[in-house]
Amino acid sequence: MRKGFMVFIVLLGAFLAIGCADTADEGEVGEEVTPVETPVTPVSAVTPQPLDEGEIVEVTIEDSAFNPQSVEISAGDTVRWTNRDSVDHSATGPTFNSGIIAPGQSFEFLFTDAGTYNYNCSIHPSMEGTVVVREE
Ligand SMILES: [Cu+2]
Repeated sequence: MRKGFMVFIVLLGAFLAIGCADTADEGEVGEEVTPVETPVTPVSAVTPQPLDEGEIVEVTIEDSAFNPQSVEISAGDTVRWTNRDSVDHSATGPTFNSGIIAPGQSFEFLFTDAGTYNYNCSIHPSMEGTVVVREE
């Protein structure tokens, strides 16, 4: 009877020791789970979208003049020239050339680089305009 009780105590002690050992193992497993936070990084790879947010800035050609004569935009914006005159015009600059813009027609150009772009009409060189592109 007494000997059986001692065996019980020993077994109980062994059981508790195993229990503690299991707890320690769970702790280690928990540490292994932490690196799962890293897969968050691929989400930031969706960033290259700013070009879609560019605005379209209107320039009207009328009475043989660009109106407004000077526009200030951000890199990634588009300028759209629309000819409201009854004669052909163009918007010809250092990095863009509309060719002939017939009456009622328009021409668009997307400016990606900051800088000051002076342009004129290739048919009427005295018609001058400026596009100032700021860094985005
Ligand atoms: Cu012109």
